[in-house]
Amino acid sequence: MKDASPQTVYLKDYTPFGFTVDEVELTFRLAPSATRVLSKIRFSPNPDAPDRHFFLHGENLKPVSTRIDGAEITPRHVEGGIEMDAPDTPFTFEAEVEIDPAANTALEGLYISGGMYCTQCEAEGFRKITWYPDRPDVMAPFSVRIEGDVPVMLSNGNPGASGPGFAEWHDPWPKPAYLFALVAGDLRNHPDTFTTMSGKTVDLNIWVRPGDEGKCAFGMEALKKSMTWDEKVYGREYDLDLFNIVAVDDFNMGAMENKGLNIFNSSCVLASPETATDANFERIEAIIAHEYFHNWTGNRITCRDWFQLCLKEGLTVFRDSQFIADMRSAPVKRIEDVIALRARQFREDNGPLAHPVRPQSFVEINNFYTATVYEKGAELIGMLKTLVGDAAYARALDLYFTRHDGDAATIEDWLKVFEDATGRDLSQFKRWYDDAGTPRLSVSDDFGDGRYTLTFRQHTPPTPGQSDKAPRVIPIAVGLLGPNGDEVLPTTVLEMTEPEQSFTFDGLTAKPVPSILRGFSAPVILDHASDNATRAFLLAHDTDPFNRWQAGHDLALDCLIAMIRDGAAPDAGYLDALHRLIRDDEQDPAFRALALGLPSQDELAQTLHDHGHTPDPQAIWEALETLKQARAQAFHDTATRLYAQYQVDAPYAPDATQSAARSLANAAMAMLTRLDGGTLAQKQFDSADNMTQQLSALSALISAGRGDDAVRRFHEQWNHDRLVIDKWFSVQIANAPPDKTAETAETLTRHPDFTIRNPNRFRATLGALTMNPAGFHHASGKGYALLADHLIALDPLNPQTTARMCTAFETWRRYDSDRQALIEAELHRILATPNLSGDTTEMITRILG
Ligand code: 0A1
Ligand code: ZN
Repeated sequence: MKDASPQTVYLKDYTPFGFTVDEVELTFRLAPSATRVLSKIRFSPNPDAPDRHFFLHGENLKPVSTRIDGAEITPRHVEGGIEMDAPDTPFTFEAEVEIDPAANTALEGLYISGGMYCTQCEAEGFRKITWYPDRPDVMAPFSVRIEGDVPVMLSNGNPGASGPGFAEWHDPWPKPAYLFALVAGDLRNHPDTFTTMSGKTVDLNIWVRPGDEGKCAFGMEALKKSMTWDEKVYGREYDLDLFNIVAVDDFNMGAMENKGLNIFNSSCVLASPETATDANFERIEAIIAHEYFHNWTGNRITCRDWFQLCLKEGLTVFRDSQFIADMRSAPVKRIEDVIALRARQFREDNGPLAHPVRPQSFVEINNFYTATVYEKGAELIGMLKTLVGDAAYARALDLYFTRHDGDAATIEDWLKVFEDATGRDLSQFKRWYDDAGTPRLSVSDDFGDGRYTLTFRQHTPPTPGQSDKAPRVIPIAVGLLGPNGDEVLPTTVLEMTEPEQSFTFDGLTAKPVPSILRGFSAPVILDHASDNATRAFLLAHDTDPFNRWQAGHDLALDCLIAMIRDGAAPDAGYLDALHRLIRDDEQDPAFRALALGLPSQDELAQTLHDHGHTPDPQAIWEALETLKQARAQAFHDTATRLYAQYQVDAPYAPDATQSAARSLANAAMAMLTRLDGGTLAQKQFDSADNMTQQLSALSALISAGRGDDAVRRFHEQWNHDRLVIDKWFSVQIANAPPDKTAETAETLTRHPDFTIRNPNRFRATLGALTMNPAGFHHASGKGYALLADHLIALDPLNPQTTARMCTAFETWRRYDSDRQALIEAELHRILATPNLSGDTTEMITRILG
């Protein structure tokens, strides 16, 4: 039985398990509705544990038999598993259970996706496969035998014997159960090999459903590049004879780093130029790298308990960002990462779901795979690297890998290697792991007698359960520019440790213009009163690409806030500065495309809220429309030229250079569509030979209200391709006007291709609704009701995806009382649903506060 009333688990209550596992042998007799799992597990008493309580997790298991040292026993069935008396010498536990993969719609444990058996065991899915101490600090080598009438049967590690109807696998590396995986089905592979730095040959495969073989080449190249990069940059070599990746269509998350057998949501690995956009290709490259990098940061060194999740996730996200920065453009990657961090993590950190990077307690661990653990976790690694320097970072990582290889480690272990490698005291830095909330950093300055002083104040607002926050150590990278635009102080890292702190710079001939928080050196909200002229100056002259982009972003933000709040017209200074930048062909096209981006509706809502105003989603949308129209008019000639100039003639390649050209040309096309009613976009749609061009034209046409024909043709062209049809769903909802968004989404939920059983399709539809803020928050409340209806329908099938999507409501207290009342009613309606899952109950309860 699953827990009737899920309990809160506390970090402070951690104790080691009473037994170690020396060896695990599993046999699977596959059958869709009645798979038999036979386990044989060697346990020994754990001398480091305080007691010998022999409890094994288990959920939804039909017991067949249980034995200790060959003798049949009857375990006591308790909440969440079984317990029994165990010998105080080494013993063998054997069990046989029956499970029902065909009925497993939650996609945790062993389930069936498109006729293929597959597993998802992180975080606590293994307990749905058999009785086991399903906790990350219990590590063991696994041997697996799979029996079934299935062409391909895979598990972790290296292959053993196989023949008609069976396959054996052995994974020599001790691992926790969450890294176990099994896949079986009619699969085709895209094979390759890789020679490691010590000369070992590793077989590589990407396994897909028949028909998808043509979409594997890019993922395979990304894998080989990741393997090379991890050897070069971190000295990490792969450690098995085989590395398998499998694409599955039904998957709750992006992908999973199971040892030697990574399982991917097909949307995160399959790509061809015709079916995937430039953004899809970049994401796939990052996720392949992420899962591969987990082999060392996650698998060889794992987490002692789930509170330490950021130990593997923060570090691995940091590593995949470094990889993409090296493969593509470092400044572009940094800007993209910060946009995503602010959109997802700042939003989380400033609402009812705020939690520390390392939480102190949780109810359902699945609810903590968050932007805070992942993306803020990665920012903490970046700050550490900035504080100690590149050479010391490399020393600390070497020490981490040698000292903790084979361990289930903690954040204390992680910080200790930095302390030991550098001699620094990191106790203040540790607050970043323990305290939730985004620090506000305000700045004032002073100049006299050649001396320039910057004074910073830091303050972190209260978050749920944490009212007072002590000051943190904040690395603030600054540079100073002279009045003529020359840099008079190159990037220097100031280390702020006090609530208020001043830093002085001598020997200046004139008051400089500061460039503060270069490269976004800390995840804080910088409050720096500045004028448009200074921002335009930084946009033109700053040597730090991130802060140049930030200056343009701040100009746009101020302009939009004035339009929304005061009914101001679009600011001429902003339009001028942006125009100067985009028509300058000396400037990197990728940077110009990024500079043409605008603050999101959500960022505008949060900014208004932070300044004491109640955001009106409709007014925000209208201001953005007005500004986009004004830009289109002001930049018409430039947009026409850029569109022509940045067409790519070479054969399609999803590389940084081509994708930058396409994104600039497509930004120009979006502007021109506002003036020509869609003629150019229609032409592009008709002639597109890749998905980036086709989808951007389709979005532009839908936004212009001219998309009906293209929408119909797109569906006809792609109805055989599940991943492209996901795009077809979301593009219509994302580009619908606010008063039509809920209606569009609702109509699509009645389309024969819609299903709530596939998480990708659910996200493409209901997720797209929540990501169109003016539509979702339309005063009618229809968006809220539609989402709530579908969350209620999905919860009994798939609690994990339901709970994640509840975050759409996390910003509800920002809005006016009518909208708050509408949302609150929907939250209570969801909460009142009989048998609501623990996952969703926890999320709704926290959101209600
Ligand atoms: N560890 C994976 C993410 C992941 C987490 C949970 C899952 O199911 C509950 C699935 C995947 C990663 O970081 O890529
Ligand atoms: Zn990860």
